[in-house]
Amino acid sequence: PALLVTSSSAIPAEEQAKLVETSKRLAAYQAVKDHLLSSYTRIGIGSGSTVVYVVEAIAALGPAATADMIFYPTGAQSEDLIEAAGLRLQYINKLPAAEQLDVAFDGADEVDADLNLIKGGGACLWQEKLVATAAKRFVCVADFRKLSARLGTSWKKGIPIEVLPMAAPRVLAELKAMGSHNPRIRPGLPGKAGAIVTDNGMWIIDAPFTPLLLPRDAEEGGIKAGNGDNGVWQVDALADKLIKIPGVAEIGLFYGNNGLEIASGAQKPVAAYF
Ligand code: ABF
Repeated sequence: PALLVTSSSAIPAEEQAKLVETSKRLAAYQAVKDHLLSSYTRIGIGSGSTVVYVVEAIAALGPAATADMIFYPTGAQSEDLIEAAGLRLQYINKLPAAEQLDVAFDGADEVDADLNLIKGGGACLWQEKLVATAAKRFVCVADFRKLSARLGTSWKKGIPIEVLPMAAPRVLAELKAMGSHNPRIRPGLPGKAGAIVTDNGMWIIDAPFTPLLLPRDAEEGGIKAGNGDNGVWQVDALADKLIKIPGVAEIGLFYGNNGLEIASGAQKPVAAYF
């Protein structure tokens, strides 16, 4: 089997860190080159450290190129990024409901071969999904470490799930019943007691599952349908079950080639750059 080498003790750690940053920057500049058309006027900007290079690449186009563009953030960090780059900022609730963003760029914690994503390591997943599903095209930008054959192999912290605090105990019990290994409420930032509180006043539960099967795996090699038997799930079956648990506001699983699920049911191409 192909071996995805994402780190090697043979190379000093600080040199590996430079490789990762270069990988992020290369991916970001290529993604902007390929997917930010000069005719676009509405662009979603995600969260995290990789999307910093996306904004850098956009700003590098110069003020004339971005004069007619409005940028929609996915949280406080994203908002600061847009403003610091001198780009025009607007909030997704101001986008007329009948309209869509031309494109949205965002990072991910892990990406599988079908471009399904785990997102939410930065606790901004709700607004990230709101912006992503408001876009005609969602472009994921991530460094080489994020690509996995199965979600859950490199990102071991679990699927981030945004929950109503009052529902947390029952959501934890349901996740355990579904086969999650030691789901837990994400603690606050260092020095802060209690659970982390998201921009939407919710908590985050991180729920590890056995590395998730691609939707098409069920037909290959006789693997069971991945509907939770012995805790083994396909990505889409798990997403459909998680979102229905009472008290769950949003989940950090984004569909890839299945297209992002939106009210209109439109399939949305997802491109990923590593
Ligand atoms: C956001 O930023 C989150 O969905 C994801 O957890 C995180 C990725 O951060 P980085 O690009 O720094 O790895 O996209």
